[in-house]
This record gives sequence, C-alpha cells and structure tokens, in this order.
Amino acid sequence: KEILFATSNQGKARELKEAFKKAGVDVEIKTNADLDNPPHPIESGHTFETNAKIKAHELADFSKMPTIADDSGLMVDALNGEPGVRSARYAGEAHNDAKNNAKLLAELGGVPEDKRTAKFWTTIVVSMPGKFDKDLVVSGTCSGRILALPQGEDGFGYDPLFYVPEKGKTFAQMTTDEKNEISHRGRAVEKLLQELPAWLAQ
Ligand code: ITT
Repeated sequence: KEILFATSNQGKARELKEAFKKAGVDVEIKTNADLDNPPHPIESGHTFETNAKIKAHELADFSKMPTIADDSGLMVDALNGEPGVRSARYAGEAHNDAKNNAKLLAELGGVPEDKRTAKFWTTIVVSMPGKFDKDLVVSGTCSGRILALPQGEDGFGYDPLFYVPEKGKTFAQMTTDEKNEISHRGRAVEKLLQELPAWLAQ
C-alpha cells in the first residue's frame, strides 16, 4: 500500500513518516521527491485548509495515488497573527528558513518576552483521486513563545525560535519523536490516524 505525501518539505516528511511508523501503520509514504516532474501547486488560498486542498488535489490528480497534504504556519500574537498562511514566503518568495527567521526576529525587535506568544497550526487533508468531495480534514495546534535568539540544531523552519514552556526547550532541541508528541503536526497526525481506517473503508 502506498500513499503520497504531497510535500517538498523534507522536515514535514520526516515527522509524518516517523509518526506513521511509531503507530505501526503499514503503508509506504512517497513524497514529491519520488515523482517525475511533479506539479508545483500555487498556494493562492487564504486559509490553511484551502491551501492543503490545493496541494492534495493537484498531486492526487497527477499521481493517481491517495494523497496527503499539510499546510501549516506560525501565528504570532504581537504581529496580529502574522506570518500565518504566508509563513513559507514571509521574507520573500523563496523558502528560506534563515531569512524567514531573521525577519521574524526583526519584526519582534523590542517586544518583551511575555508578549512573544505564538502558535503553530497545521491542517492536513487526505484526498482520494476523483473523490475530492470525500476529503478527510484534520488540524492541530501548539502554543509557545518566540525566543530572541535561536536555540537548537534539529527540526526545520521556525523550530529554533519556537520555545515550548511545558518542555523547557525549543522544537529544534527536541528529537522528531518528542516534537511529534506535542506539536501541531503530531496532534493533527494523531487525529488523522484515528479517522483514517473508517475513511478508507467508506
Ligand atoms: P509544502 O507546501 O511543500 O508541504 P512548505 O514548506 O511550503 O512545504 P507550507 O506552505 O505549509 O509548507 O509552509 C509552512 C511554513 O511554516 C514553512 O516556512 C515551514 O518552514 C514553516 N513550518 C511549518 N511547520 C513547521 C514546524 O513544525 N516547525 C517549524 N516551521 C514550520
């Protein structure tokens, strides 16, 4: 059994693969990197759900495989919820984690620690080719705080700046497994795994 994870983000792929493996799900996960000349969907929506559906539908049409897509982002309270759905292209059009993190720190310059609250959000959509009216949609969130200096080497994206008070460390200081236990994506995948068997059986 194969399923496509419609992503070009290797960090997301690593987390989802590890969560599926830990749950003992017997399915092989492919990503865009395993496809020949996959399309690059334009994420023109204004919500995580719309953008996740754009990715899931375009790649399901292309691959003819059951397809998962993840659209996620960081919402910072002191920035009125920015960068939100624009998290990947916050500092420009390219996916550049270093530039995005630098911009986030610059925008938050002078904001005191207790006002740097933020949350990550993920919406995951699973689509069956030709049956987009039956999409499975789940979401997950995780609350934390944006540090003034990066901490940790693991993870991806905004992880070195995202501090989780309950754990006393950033996402980038956690193993993939530890991050999955509390992260927006880990929580969404947990719901996904609860709902997937019934969805596949319908
Ligand atoms: P795909 O669309 O190919 O899946 P992407 O990186 O473009 O990959 P998004 O459009 O969902 O993904 O953009 C999400 C942005 O938020 C991107 O800059 C990520 O680095 C960041 N992000 C998402 N989840 C994250 C996480 O768990 N930790 C840190 N940063 C994260």
